[in-house]
Amino acid sequence: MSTEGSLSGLPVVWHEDCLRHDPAGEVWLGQRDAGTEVPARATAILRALTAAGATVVPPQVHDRDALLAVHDQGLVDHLATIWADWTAGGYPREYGRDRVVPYVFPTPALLAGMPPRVPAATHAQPGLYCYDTMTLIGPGSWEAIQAAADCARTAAALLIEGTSAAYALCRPPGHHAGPAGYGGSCYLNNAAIAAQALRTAGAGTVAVIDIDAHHGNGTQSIFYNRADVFYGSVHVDPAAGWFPHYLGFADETGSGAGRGWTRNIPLAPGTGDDAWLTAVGQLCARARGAEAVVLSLGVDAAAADPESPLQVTAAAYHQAGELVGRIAPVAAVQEGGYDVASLGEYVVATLRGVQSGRARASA
Ligand code: SP5
Ligand code: ZN
Repeated sequence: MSTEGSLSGLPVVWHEDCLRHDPAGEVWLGQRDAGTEVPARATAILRALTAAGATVVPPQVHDRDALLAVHDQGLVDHLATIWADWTAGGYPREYGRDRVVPYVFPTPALLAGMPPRVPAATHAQPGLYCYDTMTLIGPGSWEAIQAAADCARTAAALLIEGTSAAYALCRPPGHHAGPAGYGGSCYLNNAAIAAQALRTAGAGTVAVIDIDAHHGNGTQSIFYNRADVFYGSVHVDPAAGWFPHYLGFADETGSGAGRGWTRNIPLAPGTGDDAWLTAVGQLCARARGAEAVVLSLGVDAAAADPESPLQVTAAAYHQAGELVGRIAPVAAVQEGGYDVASLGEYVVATLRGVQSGRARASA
């Protein structure tokens, strides 16, 4: 496996506030389970990156404009205030509800064509923005959400300054968060914030390559009708029963001006290295010509991952990184990955691949 070599020179953007988000589980089919998006994920990745020689740098703090470039004000305000409202409303103390979780969803089934109003009851408000029961909010969540967005935005800033590759150790992850909604353990879309920052700084076109095991429905929806940001994703087939269930099908290819600027490659459960790498190669071929790449780096396609049935090795992640690195400068943004024992190895392998691809591209 050609994953040798030090990561020296690769900036890892990281802030300790990313550990303050403690969803304390996830409500699945009506019961709270332990949950898989835990702080230990980030510490495991950080430890592996440091051991591999990466340089840890702090994020710059950005203002709300970087968030509002891809998200609605209502979503950002909700995330910023709901925990304070929840505690002020006595939900933890009086009702034993120690985390924010939605219970009524204003889907078309409820509204039947009527516009949603902002509900008066605090406990009815999360359903306006949160589309599942798996994405809880607690005391430090907003600080972590902001820090993760700052890390992604800073990785983009490093590219703008001429750095060839940078990695943002974002937690919580982001690719399931859309313009006005959150879910799938994601709150704000870190990768989209980075991609938009690159565009705003003058990159002609940007490619988001999403190799998380799940479809990045949020990123797709943010850029779906745009012809300046390509979104390409390889993921376990939602038609085979996998999250996000409703999106990520091959016939979703963009709309309006964005027609042809979205590409989904769903794979059957059990798919291993060869078919997965072929798909990554197809996304990279389509992305050629982009002036910058945002790599949505979920490592939950790993064989040992408990949240996905794909069977991809660290060696294949290294090769994927190399393919992506050949396209253009890369801002890699951490998405999912839940096998704490192997997460670090996979992230290091991918980033070594990115560095090797960058070296070949500029050779
Ligand atoms: C960023 C990311 O990888 N998000 C993926 C979220 C997928 N969660 C779907 C969970 C489906 C149910 N899993 C069973 C776990 C029971 N606790
Ligand atoms: Zn995932």
